[in-house]
Amino acid sequence: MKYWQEQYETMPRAELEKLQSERLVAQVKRMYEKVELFRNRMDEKGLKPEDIHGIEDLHKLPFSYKQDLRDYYPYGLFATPMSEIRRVHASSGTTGKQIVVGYTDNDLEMWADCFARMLIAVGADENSFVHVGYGLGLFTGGFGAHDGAVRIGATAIPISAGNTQRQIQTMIDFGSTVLCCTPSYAMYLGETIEEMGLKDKLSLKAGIFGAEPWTEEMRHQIEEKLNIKAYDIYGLSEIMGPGVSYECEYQCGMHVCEDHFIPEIIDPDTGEVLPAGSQGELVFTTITKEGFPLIRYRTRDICSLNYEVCKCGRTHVRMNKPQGRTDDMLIIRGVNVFPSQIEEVLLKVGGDITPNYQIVVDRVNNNDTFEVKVEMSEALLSDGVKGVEKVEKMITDSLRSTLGIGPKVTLVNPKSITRSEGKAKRIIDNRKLH
Ligand code: DLL
Repeated sequence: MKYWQEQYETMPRAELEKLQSERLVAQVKRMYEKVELFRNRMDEKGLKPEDIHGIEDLHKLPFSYKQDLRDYYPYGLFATPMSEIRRVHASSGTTGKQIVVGYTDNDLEMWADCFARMLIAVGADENSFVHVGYGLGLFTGGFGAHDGAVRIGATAIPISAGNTQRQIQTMIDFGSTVLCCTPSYAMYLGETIEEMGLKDKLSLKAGIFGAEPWTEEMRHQIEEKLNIKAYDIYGLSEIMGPGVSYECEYQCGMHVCEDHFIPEIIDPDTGEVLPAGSQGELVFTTITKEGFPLIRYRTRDICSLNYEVCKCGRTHVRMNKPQGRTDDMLIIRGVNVFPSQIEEVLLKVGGDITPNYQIVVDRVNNNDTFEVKVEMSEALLSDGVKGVEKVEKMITDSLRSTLGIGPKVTLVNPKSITRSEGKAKRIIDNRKLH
């Protein structure tokens, strides 16, 4: 078993909690002095930094929200002078104004270490060639992967996202062994490589995919298309970027770097902390970040935490794959629908369709309409109308039994749904426009 920072990754729980407590107390004290919004929220609750003695008091602290980052745009929540901020990143999300986050030298070091933990966990080392296919720019994905690769002494290939033909040529010529990009882009690369008949020219061994929800079915398809083992990585700009949590070789949840980030699961409606193992909204507190620390940040991601020690020896809690975001959940005719449930059904159907789909929701005469467009395979297209109708009906029935409501399923021509080089846009909800 290899670790990047074994002393932290396998720290016994009691010791880890002691470390978290010390770091939390110091962070609260510092933020109370430096961040006006946090000080005001503490004062409103009648709380002083001295009231926080350790992680047992975490639940007393006020929450923070994405809206705070918008209200204090661009630098109003930073806890150090700008002269100590070495880099900024930004995220625009799917809606709304972009948010900005900042990192000191120490923050960047810590981030590189967190990504390095993941690279070592997937078997990378100084002989690896890390193909950085996440966007290099204001998005955190590219730089996070790049700095992690440099940290372990691997050769980084900072190609960024897009230009698929060139990606593939580079992957082959430069001998990329670890591919980092979004799962939807990995799928697209896999499709293209299959079509070009280049699969056996690749040196890839592992893929590190994240930035959007993806299912186990998608994992199997990517693994098959690229002949690799595919790993999940989670993160968000507000907390750091990629590497907040990562899968180890056992792939049963993502280990949260708990020496830096404390996770909680809360009921999104009441804000109450839920018992271990419950599903709810994930909340993070950063206990070592200097430039842009956050206390009890509401991620909107829905998942659960597993505190059992993993077979890999890491003691850090595992979060399961986020099922979706509270703000991505569709309510269609009163029923809660997560895009990931639809993806799971579609990918199980296999051969007759491709994994490219789009969910279109609208409102006509006060009734929700719900359509799922899926690309059919070339083979099904040549089968003719009868075959297509049969597959449409079969998918409609499976979706109805999984979701409790039946969408209109339309099989569309191969390659007619736009491919994404970053996060896929799966949902078109026209109801918001009315
Ligand atoms: O997506 C950071 C990242 C880059 C993570 C590369 C992993 C790899 P944001 O653009 O701020 O940051 O988006 C964060 O993306 O709150 C989740 O909803 C979603 N997300 C990220 N990773 C995963 C994952 C980056 N592995 C938001 N599974 C988060 C499901 C994910 N959702």
